[in-house]
Amino acid sequence: MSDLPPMKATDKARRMLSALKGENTHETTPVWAMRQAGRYLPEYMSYTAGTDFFHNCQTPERAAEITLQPARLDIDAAILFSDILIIPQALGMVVKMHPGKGPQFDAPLLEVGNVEPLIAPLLVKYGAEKVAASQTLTHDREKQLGKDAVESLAYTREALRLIRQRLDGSMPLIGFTGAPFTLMCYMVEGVSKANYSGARRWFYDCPDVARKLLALITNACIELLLMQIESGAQIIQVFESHGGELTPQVFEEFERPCLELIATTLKKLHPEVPVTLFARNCLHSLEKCFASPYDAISIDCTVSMTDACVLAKRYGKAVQGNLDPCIFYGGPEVIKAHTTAMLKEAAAVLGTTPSGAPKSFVANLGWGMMPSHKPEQLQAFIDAVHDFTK
Ligand code: 1CP
Repeated sequence: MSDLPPMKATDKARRMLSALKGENTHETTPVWAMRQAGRYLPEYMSYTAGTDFFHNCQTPERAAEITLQPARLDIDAAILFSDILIIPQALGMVVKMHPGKGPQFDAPLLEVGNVEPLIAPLLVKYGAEKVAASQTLTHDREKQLGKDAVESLAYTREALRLIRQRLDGSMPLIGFTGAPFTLMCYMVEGVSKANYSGARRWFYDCPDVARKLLALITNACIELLLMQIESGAQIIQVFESHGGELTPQVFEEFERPCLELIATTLKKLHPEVPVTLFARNCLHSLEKCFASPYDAISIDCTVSMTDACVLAKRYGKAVQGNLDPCIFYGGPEVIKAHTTAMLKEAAAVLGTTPSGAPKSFVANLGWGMMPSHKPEQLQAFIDAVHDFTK
């Protein structure tokens, strides 16, 4: 990693890390957008036309090119172009991305309690001991199979190195994973679903199997994130996109321990790397998220900014979020008004840096960019964030 370019000393290069780490030495509020590399960008559409989605993730040169496309919009962080579904792939599942239809698994787990189709090949490949160890919620790099399993994702290493070289320290690079329950949803159902009841019933029907599956996924997530950090990722985000489907009890009993193990393991090995949790629709457990070992909580648009900032202050955490992506359809004036209001609301609770930026705050959307968005709309949001302290 030492041969990668160091971060420049400019405010732009440092503002995101300054906010996430609570240093608050930055002059301008950092901003980026989830799914900032994607279908709303004409250059993404032309570059990926006729190509397979996962081929682009797996080809470092192509992943690097796509990752850097949104840089022309003056974002303050790049996020690796990849997908959360590479973890199920590392565990041996076949997933394709169908344009317009989303992800499709060849052989989803489907049957309640049926993890055999997943486990059997792993036993052959890695041995019974490693597989058994990986099904308990602990992390041991040598005894568990996460490290071996994510070796098939080694293309990630080269992509991150290329991106860091090309960024040349101008802004930080974010690595990511899906959260264990969010990944379990896709692994069980095999496609995007409305409420993932097919996965959620496992918590009642076969809780022990659910626990084992989540432990296995957690181990793979940890090893992928370690691989990302060790190859140049400077910030990590965990996407809990479907955590809102869980009851507070199930979240507490099954998922929170997994999320905690991910953050504590990363913090132990790489304390300098901030770890963010995107807790979408997780109002049921918002305080628990802020009390967890994550450095920042990324909130969706259903969360009151004031409430989130009060919790962030209480637990010494940073907040990321949460402009409604639909506000983009209102035009530049509307985008500016809502963005300014959001920053003022955050600043009123969190306080400000000497230049007036809300402390420990990263501006983002409440969810991802949508294919019908226009780059100019994201640009208007970014400009409104940056102009706040001018
Ligand atoms: O700029 C970036 O953010 C690019 C990297 C990235 C990330 C962080 C992509 C590329 N996907 C993701 C995360 C991701 N993937 C999540 C978590 C964030 C969220 O909630 O949106 C999820 C749930 C997925 C799974 C996924 N990938 C779906 C299903 C979504 C659902 O509602 O069930 C789909 C359709 C994708 C495809 C995908 N991933 C990324 C892009 C640009 C696309 C569109 C693919 C295309 O058509 O080219």
